Amino acid sequence: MTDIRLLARTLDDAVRAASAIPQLSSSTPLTLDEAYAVQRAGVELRRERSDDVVGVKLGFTSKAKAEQMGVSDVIIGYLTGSMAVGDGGAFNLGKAVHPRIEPEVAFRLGRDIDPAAPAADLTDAVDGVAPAMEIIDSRYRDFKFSLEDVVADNTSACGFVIGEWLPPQQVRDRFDLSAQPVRLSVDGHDEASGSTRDILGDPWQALPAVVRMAAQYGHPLAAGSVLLAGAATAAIPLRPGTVRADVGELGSVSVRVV
Ligand code: OOG
Repeated sequence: MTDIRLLARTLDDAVRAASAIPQLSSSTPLTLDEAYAVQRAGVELRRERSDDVVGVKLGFTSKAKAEQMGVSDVIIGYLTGSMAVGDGGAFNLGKAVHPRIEPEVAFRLGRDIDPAAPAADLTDAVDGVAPAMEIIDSRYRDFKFSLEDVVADNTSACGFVIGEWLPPQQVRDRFDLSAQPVRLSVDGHDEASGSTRDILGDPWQALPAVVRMAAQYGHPLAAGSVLLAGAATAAIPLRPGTVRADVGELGSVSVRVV
């Protein structure tokens, strides 16, 4: 029988040592359900050291990302408190194996969503929309994995930075969230560009996607949670400097990589 907790421990040790491990799939074939069970067991290990869940993230919502990683399904993972970096704050490269960064859109829930019985209008549950960046860091060698590997590895979640929250009504009144240009730059040099349209055609589509995945795999969607909608461009390797994401009229967010 697959020892879910042992696999979770192996991945958790790799996170804490910031050192790469072989892909789990090279020795232990996992089903997708087992991979999500490993992810859950991993988040339990984090909770045991008071690193609590603060939200969820989607992965592979953009075609560029899915193509970059050779994977085709949307995936969901947990965000925990220790992953948060303040806007303009510092991220230490020593904390990660081979981190990459990608520009995103974040939503904040103003009330709980029951994934099993969601309200028809999910946008009602959102009380903030913000530009964001996600730092991803595969714990696997060469940043290579199968779908099951990356799910077990909490979808490569490592860090996230959120810019200023705007009220959703203000966003809706002022501009089209699905048509904002997205730029990722390092020390003022453009590194990647795209559009918010690259996130599932419209970042608001992340809400039903999150609810569907959360209902299937048991992720809680509590008031105050952050939802990262997924990358708008391919990810770029993180190196020292100031990384900034500009998400059109939604605003910008930055992190100092040291
Ligand atoms: C998996 C995480 C991908 C996204 O936004 O597509 C992701 C990875 O590429 O390591 O977070």
